[in-house]
Order: sequence, then C-alpha cells, then structure tokens
Amino acid sequence: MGVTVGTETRIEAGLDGARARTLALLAPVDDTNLIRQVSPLMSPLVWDLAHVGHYEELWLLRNITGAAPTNELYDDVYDAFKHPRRDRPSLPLLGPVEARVFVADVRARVLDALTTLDLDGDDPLLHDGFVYGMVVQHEHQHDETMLATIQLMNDFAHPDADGWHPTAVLSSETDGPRSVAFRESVHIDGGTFAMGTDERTWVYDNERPRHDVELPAFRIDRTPVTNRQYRAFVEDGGYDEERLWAPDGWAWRQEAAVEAPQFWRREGARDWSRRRYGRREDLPLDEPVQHVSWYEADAFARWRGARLPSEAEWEAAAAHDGEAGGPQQMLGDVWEWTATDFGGYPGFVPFPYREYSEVFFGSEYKVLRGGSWATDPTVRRATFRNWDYPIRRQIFAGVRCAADA
Ligand code: AVJ
Ligand code: FE
Repeated sequence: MGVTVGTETRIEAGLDGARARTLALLAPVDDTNLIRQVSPLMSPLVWDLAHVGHYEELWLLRNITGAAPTNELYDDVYDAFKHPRRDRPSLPLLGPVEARVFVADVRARVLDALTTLDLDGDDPLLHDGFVYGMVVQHEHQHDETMLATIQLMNDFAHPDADGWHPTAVLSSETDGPRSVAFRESVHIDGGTFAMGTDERTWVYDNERPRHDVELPAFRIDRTPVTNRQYRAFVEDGGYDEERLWAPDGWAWRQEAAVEAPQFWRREGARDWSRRRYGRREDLPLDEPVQHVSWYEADAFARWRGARLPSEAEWEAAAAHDGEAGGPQQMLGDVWEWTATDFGGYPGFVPFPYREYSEVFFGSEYKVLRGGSWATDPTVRRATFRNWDYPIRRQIFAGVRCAADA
C-alpha cells in the first residue's frame, strides 16, 4: 500500500506536468495556426493534441481497465501509422475546442481509474507505474514535436520563446574561416563499456538490455559544435566540396539546394541571422548549432578532419559529463547525430508494442543522442535513443565530433 500511494502521487504529478506544458505551449496559438499544416513533415498541432489524448485513452484506459473507446473512428485518424503526416490535414480531425475537451475528458477518467489499479503486482505494464511513465514521456515527446512545428511557422512569433534555445558554450574563441580555433577534445579510455540499461519501470524497450561493448580509445569534442564553428565550415565553401559529403548527402544537398543550416540567412559578407520562433535575430555565435541534417553533420565532421561518434562512443562519453575535464553539455542542449543506424541491442525484446521502436530498426534511420533544450527532463537521459532520417533538420539537432585516439 505504502509504495502504491507514493507511486500514485508521482504519476499524478507527471501527468499534470506534461499536460500543463502542452496547454501552455498551445494557449497562445490561434485556431488558424492550430489547424493548418505548416510543413508536409509535420502534423497540424490539433492532430498532435488529440493524438496525445488518444494514446492516453488507449494505454491508460482501454488496455488496462477495458474501458470502451470514446469513438472507434479515432483509432484510424489518430494512429500515427495509418496516415503519413502530410495527409493528416485532410482527415476528419477534432477541432481545437473538441480536442481540448477530449483530452481533458480522458484525463479525468484516467485519474479516477488510477486509484483502482494494482501498481505493486507482477504485470510489467503496471508495475511501478511503467505505462503511466510511458504516457507522460509520450506527451512530452509530442510537446517537442510541436515546438518544432511552431518553429517552422515563419509568421507566428510565440510569446514564450525567449528561452527556447540551447545554452551558449563558454567561449574565448575568435573568428576566421580556416583558423577558427576549435575547443579541445577529451580523451576517453578504451575498454569494455556497459551500454544501455536493464531498468524496467521507466525506460523504453530500445534502451535494453545492458550489454558490453568493446571500445578502442577515442577523442570527442568537449562541447557541441557552435554556430561560430559551423559558420567557418559554411564560409570555407564546405557546401560546395563534394568530397566532404557522403554520396547520398551530396545528392540531397544538390537536390534541396541547401547552403546553410535551416533558418539561417546571409545578411552580408560574413554576417548571418537566424529565424527563431517568428523573429529574426543575429546568429548567436557561441550557441550550439541546430537544425542540421545528419548529412550536414557528417560533412562538417569530415571538413574538421574528424568523424561523428558512434552511438556507443557517445554513451560512453556521456558517462563523463559533468566531471571536471570531461565532455560537457551532452544532455539537454541539442540532439547530437551519431554515425550509427537505429537497431535493437543484442537480446532486444519489444515492449509493450512493436511500433514504438522495432518497426523503425534498419539502415534508414540514424540515431541521435542527448536530448535538446526542448526535451523534458523526464525524457532526457544518457541511455535515451532518438532516431530520424539523415535528411531531416526541423528537429533540434546539432553535432559533436569524434576521432580515433
Ligand atoms: C522517438 C521522436 C522518433 O516522434 O516519431 C511519438 C516519438 N513515438 N509517438 C516520434 C514518438 C510515438 C518518436 N521519436
Ligand atoms: Fe505519438
């Protein structure tokens, strides 16, 4: 009993926190911007909102209490696998008011049901509140997705956006294309590294099981690559040098006519601005670069005479984050692209559903690590694995380079 009461309190606080964030994020957004599709890559914001409620009803009511669905049609409209994002505006979506009513109604029933469930038993879905933690993290992940959608709106200045950026890296660096002085890298000893975790009450299936990886010694940048450093690559003609790019990356760079990170604009000989939440501002040179694709990160690393870290190297380095002399800002500034394709660890078992991660395993997706400024602390951890296509850059992704020791 004692354990359950504590667990319930923790669950309620987690659910409340996620919902407060979602509603605060959407409150200043007018209905037109809630309904419209800003980019074929993203859903209308009202889809994300109702999808969050649908997922919550599915996992915290239907699957654990046997409750009937509010509306069976939502299983089609709000299942992320039924319709690609670009088709979602043409679906019979709930409007802004209806979506808010739906998520609030689901939440009220979830809180009622919570007191009737046994969270101390053997059911792995319920044990220690696993499925609630999954739903809390899911909502926060969609909040990050919605933040990416809002950033794509070129004419909507969100009033709360002041702090919506990664933390600047402490710098004494000076400019100059070729001569830009990069911060030093950190040596990480080789050896056996225990990657992943066996934790079962909070983390996602793709973070398990913990397994040994043999890693040769390597070096990794102490800090994420800054806008100043990335600008040096741009000014040095990095986007025009085919030899720096992976073949598919060069084809993408040509086809999409990419010349700088997304949202950058040249303002003069060497000056750049960026658009951030509907406002133009000077490019903050000491902030970690974001909105670069894997292909851009990979080309940048090659220009540096370096490479992207493997996923295992990244996680091994993250064990030193916060230590004097260790790598810094690995968690919570920008997602960092790794060299590794998304796959299951040896002995991977999908839980509680294949569509969270297993269906994405393969060579199409690259792993990102670390979490961004938009990633809630409930999702931010050294074992967390994110993934996306190597051409994507609307996510808050940057780069940190590595090299053989
Ligand atoms: C882990 C960010 C790739 O958005 O596709 C949201 C998270 N899974 N709903 C995604 C997710 C189900 C997922 N990523
Ligand atoms: Fe989802």
